[in-house]
Amino acid sequence: MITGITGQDGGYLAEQLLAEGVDVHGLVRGLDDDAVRVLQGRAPGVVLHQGDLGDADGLGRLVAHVEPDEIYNLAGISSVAFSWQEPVLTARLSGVAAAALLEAAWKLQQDTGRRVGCLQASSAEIFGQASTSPQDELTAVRPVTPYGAAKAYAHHMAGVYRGRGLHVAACILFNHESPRRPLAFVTRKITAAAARIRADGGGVIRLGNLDACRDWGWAPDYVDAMVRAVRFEIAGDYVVATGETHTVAEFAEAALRRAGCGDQWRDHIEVDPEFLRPAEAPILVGDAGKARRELDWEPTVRFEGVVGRMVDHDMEMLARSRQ
Ligand code: GDR
Repeated sequence: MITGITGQDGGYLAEQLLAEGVDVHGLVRGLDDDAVRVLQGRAPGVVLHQGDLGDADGLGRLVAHVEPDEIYNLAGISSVAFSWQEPVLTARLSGVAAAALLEAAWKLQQDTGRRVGCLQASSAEIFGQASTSPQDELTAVRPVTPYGAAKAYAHHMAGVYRGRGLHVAACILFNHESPRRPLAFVTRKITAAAARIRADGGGVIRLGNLDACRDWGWAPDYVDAMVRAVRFEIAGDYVVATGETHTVAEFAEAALRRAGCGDQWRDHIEVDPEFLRPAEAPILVGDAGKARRELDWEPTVRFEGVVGRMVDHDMEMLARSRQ
């Protein structure tokens, strides 16, 4: 059972599990939705259930009805920028809903006597102003954003239920991208704009903080880490990251160069205060040594590959749409 199944990671996860022959159930807000139709095209065979993440009793009834062997909690507000506009909603959907799901999983395990494996999609944002780099599973949890604080609560609850005997793995996911990333995130915003600039022969990308350092990986790799973590004999926390960090400006440079802008890439970037945030982590970079050792996990695509795949996809998509 996957919550957040219509998101970037949910779709890749559903596809991976279906390919293994697993029955996949997903929670969606409504069935009459474009994201649902896209998912059903990519992952035919998923069984969808309509429900509200904010309804703890409803979540409990759904888990009892589906009786999943594995629960992946990927749902919630995923945009850190948006969490500043809706801090309470973020707390409810990215924080409290995780507790409701863990409680439901624990009850199911009690009632059936079967192990219910859980995966909490934790986030590097829980580290906020990290005192050390790279960050690992022992780095202090010190969020600086509403999103990070909500995810920190959910992360702690994963530990609480692990202590209670539930098999809860938490993957502390650093930024992970793909051509399926919505435009609200900086990578896709940049790659889609780079494709347009190339096609139109000009234009600018208006961005916020160009100096923030992020550890950008390839989303399908991170989904694979989640499956490995939930199935590993011991439930634990795992940093999932590439170990390489780059500034937002470096991402923009790589994308614009890939699109063919050469040394003129700087002319296509402008700073717009509209996209600055009240506070944020200055540098995130993860040490995934534990995942490598225990889960035999390795990122297969690194920075240049992520940028290249996204830009190439966006240039092809734009060319097709203009044919
Ligand atoms: P992030 O992703 O907040 O790290 O959260 P995002 O792509 O939104 O921002 C990355 C960095 O880019 C800077 N930035 C901008 N960001 C956006 N969205 N738009 C801009 O115009 C812009 N200009 C600069 C941001 O300030 C930030 O430093 C992602 C999400 O996937 C979370 O769900 C996940 O938990 C974390 O990564 C790890």
